[in-house]
Amino acid sequence: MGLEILEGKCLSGHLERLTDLNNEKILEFVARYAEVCDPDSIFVRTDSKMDAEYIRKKAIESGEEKSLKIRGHTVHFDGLYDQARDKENTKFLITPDMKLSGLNCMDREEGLKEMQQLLKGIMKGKQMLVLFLCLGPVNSEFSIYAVQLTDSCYVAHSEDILYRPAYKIFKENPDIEFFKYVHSAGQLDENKTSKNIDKRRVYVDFLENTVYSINTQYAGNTVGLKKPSLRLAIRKADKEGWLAEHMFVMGVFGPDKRKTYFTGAFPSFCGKTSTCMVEGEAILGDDIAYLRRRGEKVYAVNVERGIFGIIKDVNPENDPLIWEALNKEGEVIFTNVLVKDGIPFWQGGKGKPPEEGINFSGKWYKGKLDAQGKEIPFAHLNARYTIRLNALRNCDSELDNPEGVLVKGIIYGGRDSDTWPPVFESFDWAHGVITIAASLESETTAATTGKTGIRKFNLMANLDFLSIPIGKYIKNHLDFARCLKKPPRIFGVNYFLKDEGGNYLTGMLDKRVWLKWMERRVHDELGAIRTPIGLLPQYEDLRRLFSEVLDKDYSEKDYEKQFSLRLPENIAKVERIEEIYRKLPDIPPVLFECLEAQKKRLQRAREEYGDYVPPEIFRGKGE
Ligand code: SPV
Ligand code: MN
Repeated sequence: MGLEILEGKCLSGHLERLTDLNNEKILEFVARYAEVCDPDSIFVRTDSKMDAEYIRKKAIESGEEKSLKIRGHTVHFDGLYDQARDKENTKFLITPDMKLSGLNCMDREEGLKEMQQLLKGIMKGKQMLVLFLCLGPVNSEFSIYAVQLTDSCYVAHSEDILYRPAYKIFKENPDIEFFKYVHSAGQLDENKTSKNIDKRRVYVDFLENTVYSINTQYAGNTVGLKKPSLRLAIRKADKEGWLAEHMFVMGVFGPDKRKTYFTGAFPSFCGKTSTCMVEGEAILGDDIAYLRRRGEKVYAVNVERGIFGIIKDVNPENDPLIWEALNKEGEVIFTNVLVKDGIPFWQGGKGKPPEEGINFSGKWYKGKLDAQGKEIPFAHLNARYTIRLNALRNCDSELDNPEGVLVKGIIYGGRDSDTWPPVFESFDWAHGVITIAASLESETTAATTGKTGIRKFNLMANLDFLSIPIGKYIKNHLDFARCLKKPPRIFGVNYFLKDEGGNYLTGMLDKRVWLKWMERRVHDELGAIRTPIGLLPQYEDLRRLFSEVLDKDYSEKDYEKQFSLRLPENIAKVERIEEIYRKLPDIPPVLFECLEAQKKRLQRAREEYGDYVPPEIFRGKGE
């Protein structure tokens, strides 16, 4: 079917690349969108280096990327108004029998119809690239295969950096199942950025495991294997009994080079990448992880092999390892930075930025205003870099292990000025899932919304990507490790705690100590203080760790300020979270029981000890 269309459009020899796969579904899929989108030509990528090189070169020839001074480095710009995920126009296409209350949905028929109309002829004058890729390491029980169609060499180039190639696997498995993505940047303006932003759409069709993304270039919308795939994977995981999470994966070293793996979920701009990237530990992934149970244990893989990271504040002091990777030869795509004489500049980088150059608004000069009269910053706050993990000195050796890594702890962190202590552990799995993971909130920063300090509920930091009902998602988490003898431990962290004067109470590097504390806890090597919200570190343990890790004298005064339990704030938090869940359907009753019990513990403590209670008070008290 559709072979004539493919014959007419495929580059010489590239139709054979498709027919060699012996897979009708792939032929149909490619032919269908070749017909609808009407590209001038079709390039089918195999796993060869030559094909990767073709895409890299073409990204430059087409003007989507420009070479920078350091070899292998390029810059790409997304348009002035295409700088983030478009939540409003990202929709799930649902049939009348599907229930997804609270999520952004539209009627499937209607959505597909609109999409087919918008896609009509959208690739005219361009080349369609057909990519075969894998989510997770190849040939593993975690692997999900994917076919991406795109007319953007930048998107294809990013996917080459971020995901494992899988043409060979498709060839070996004609019955392979796969996710599908159709992307078009749409018409481009003189800066090669998407012109028809008003028609920007990201539509997720579960029934066909397909995501459509059009009139946008920003990777969070367009790179099918990133956030579009997470939405599809959450549904697949729900059916199959595993978890698809917005999590990093890292190895933390304990005594005698012991390496213990943790995963961690943080909303954007809360320190997720800087946690898994800390010096002295090993990074396996920074954004999306799949978790599966095998026997009595939990294993995780990184869905990706690269990082699409926030570049703001990357400098030699904060992030020496990323800084190093961004300043040596090798493949790096910078996005939405300012470029002058082939050198990229970003917010919070090193040195003073120039007063003019090229940025995401085209030719930029200091004081340039946008259509609303707002000053355009030299680099966007969400400017990013795309690199392979193996470009980092601290890349973990198990990145491509098809077995995954054994997960001993799961960390949740938000931006919280006044409630959670810097680090603590839940009493058990269910308590952690409910009072830490499903109670995660984060305060907005100027970088995310323009307004600061508004608390946003974001369970498991995965709310933006949830594609199943929230109640079911929580139930899946509860069930995932409930029957394990030793489930992974659940921890909460907070790098943003402040004192009454608004000063941060912890230092940038302190997270290195919290990680070591968690590592020792997981191996039952340190005690803890039982408090109403969970288990808190003991002063003497932190003192020793501060001295070992940071060579710092950690005072009892600092400990008390950081770890005193703020009872009114913690009670208010429980009430806020209860309120949110009361409005949602089908929440497991255990969630309310557990929150209620937590509130009672907090209230009892408040009656007994007052509002702000140093951890020492709880010592030996059982709670
Ligand atoms: C995030 O915002 O969580 C990201 C970047 O990882 S994006 O690709 O936009 O989702
Ligand atoms: Mn993310």
